[in-house]
Amino acid sequence: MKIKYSREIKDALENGKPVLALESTIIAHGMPYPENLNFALDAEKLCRKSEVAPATIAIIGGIIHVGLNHQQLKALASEQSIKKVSRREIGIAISNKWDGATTVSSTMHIAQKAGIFVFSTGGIGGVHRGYSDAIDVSQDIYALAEIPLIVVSAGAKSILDLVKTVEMLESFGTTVLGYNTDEFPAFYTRASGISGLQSVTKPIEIAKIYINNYNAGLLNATLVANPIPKQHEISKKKIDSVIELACNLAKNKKITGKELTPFLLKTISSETDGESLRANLALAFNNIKLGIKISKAVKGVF
Ligand code: PSU
Ligand code: MN
Repeated sequence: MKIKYSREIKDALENGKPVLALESTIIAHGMPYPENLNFALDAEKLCRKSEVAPATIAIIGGIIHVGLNHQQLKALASEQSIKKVSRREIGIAISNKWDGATTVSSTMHIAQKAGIFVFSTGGIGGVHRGYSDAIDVSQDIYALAEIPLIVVSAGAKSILDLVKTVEMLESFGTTVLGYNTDEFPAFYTRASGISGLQSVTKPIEIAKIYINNYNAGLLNATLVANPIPKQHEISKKKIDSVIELACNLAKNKKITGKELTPFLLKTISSETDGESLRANLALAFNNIKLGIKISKAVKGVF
């Protein structure tokens, strides 16, 4: 697989320094401009301050890039033509020389090929509501079953059916760890009512479980569920009604397939006057902070 590495990432990988993978769909299709650009730049700054190399992943002109410069981040954040590229579209994106943002599933695939072990995102995709009428399960679920990477997320949004999402993670054999919790977090809120996760309290524990899985010949991901910090939570009642509205709007407008998640994210953000965006930013930074610690811990136990 041909990958263009930035000098910073190439140097870090060659010298065994910690690297943290970051996705680009959250930038291109998950947040509005210019907040998305500021987020991408601040996320990278946060990593560098802790001596971890930030590997933001995207496809530019059909070439897979690991590590982006300022101009490339700006284009991802601001240009309308950026495609959303999941794992099944990597070959199409390369053939057609697309400029594309990578989702959790494609970012995982590329990160693993690049020799990166840890990836921080916001929320994962999963089983959409109304599964019994129309099957919509994110490729993220399958990637988490098949790609050995540590993925840090704040759970998943209740634009999804969280009970079914958690069940499917179990069926496919993804290791799920709760960071200081035994409850699967619901992105904007810490609680979801779905408990029973293995709780961990230290990054080193996560690194060891991941490596023990790997040494046991298991190729599934280790998904770390990291709840949003308390002070940034949105009240469940408020967010539930906005999510309900967004899901109904999508249904009425017949929005399906890969357009659905970006549509729901945009509607929720505009309906909450940016409150959901602030929560999204807070939890994404929180996941990057934990990802930084885990990427250092992994280096220590290898
Ligand atoms: N959930 C979020 N924010 C996001 C996404 C999901 O709360 O930005 C993005 C991620 O890139 C994820 C993708 O991999 O949406 C899932 O899309 P789909 O539901 O079409 O599989
Ligand atoms: Mn889908």
